Amino acid sequence: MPGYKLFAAKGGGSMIVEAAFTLAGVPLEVEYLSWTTLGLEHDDLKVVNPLMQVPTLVCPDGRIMTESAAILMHLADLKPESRLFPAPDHPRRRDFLRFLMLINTAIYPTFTFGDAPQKWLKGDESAGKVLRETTDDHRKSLWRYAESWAGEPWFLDDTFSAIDLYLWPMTWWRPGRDWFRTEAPKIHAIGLKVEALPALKAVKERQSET
Ligand SMILES: N[C@@H](CCC(=O)N[C@@H](CS)C(=O)NCC(=O)O)C(=O)O
Repeated sequence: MPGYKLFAAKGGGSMIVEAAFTLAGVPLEVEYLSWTTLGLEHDDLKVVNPLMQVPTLVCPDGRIMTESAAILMHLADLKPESRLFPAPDHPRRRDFLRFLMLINTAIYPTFTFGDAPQKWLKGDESAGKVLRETTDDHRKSLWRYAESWAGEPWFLDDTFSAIDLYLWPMTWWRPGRDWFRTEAPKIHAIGLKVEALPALKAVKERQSET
């Protein structure tokens, strides 16, 4: 009986899905692709996800899911007891919904456009440099805004949620941990706390295996 299979890349957003499946106790086969051209353009991935992005999840019925937040919603449906989403009557449920969306629809795309600016600007290198800078700056403003809504010890105060999982890899990405430490210290602390969860030790170790 086939299970779930994830196309992933080490250190990428696929870590969020790996972590969520682990915490929910749902078995997951992971295939890591490299970040080079022939990595995310690998035929196996191209066939199932023409967007050529990770995470890409192949479900037991053979159907595909992309979009990390949608995958987490599916997992929350499958395993409500995993508590990745706060209960509907949780006092910070609305903040959870807002920031899950903000991270996915505003912050994540700054990487889509800023990571490979030449793709969007037809190779114009100087415009590409500007796009990289402006998307990096915009991301900093968005993180400062998120910081102003962040709780302690988790984003939703005492309630651990899927948002905390996003903060683990995302605090490693630009502008990086040193920036978060001084400019968004609550988010930085959450990233470190998730990284130190004993239940996620294997996920963490897999990201640095060669
Ligand atoms: N909306 C997607 C974004 C996924 C995404 O941008 N993944 C990055 C890796 S962290 C990627 O595959 N980038 C390559 C590309 O966009 O070409 C999600 O939430 O899953």
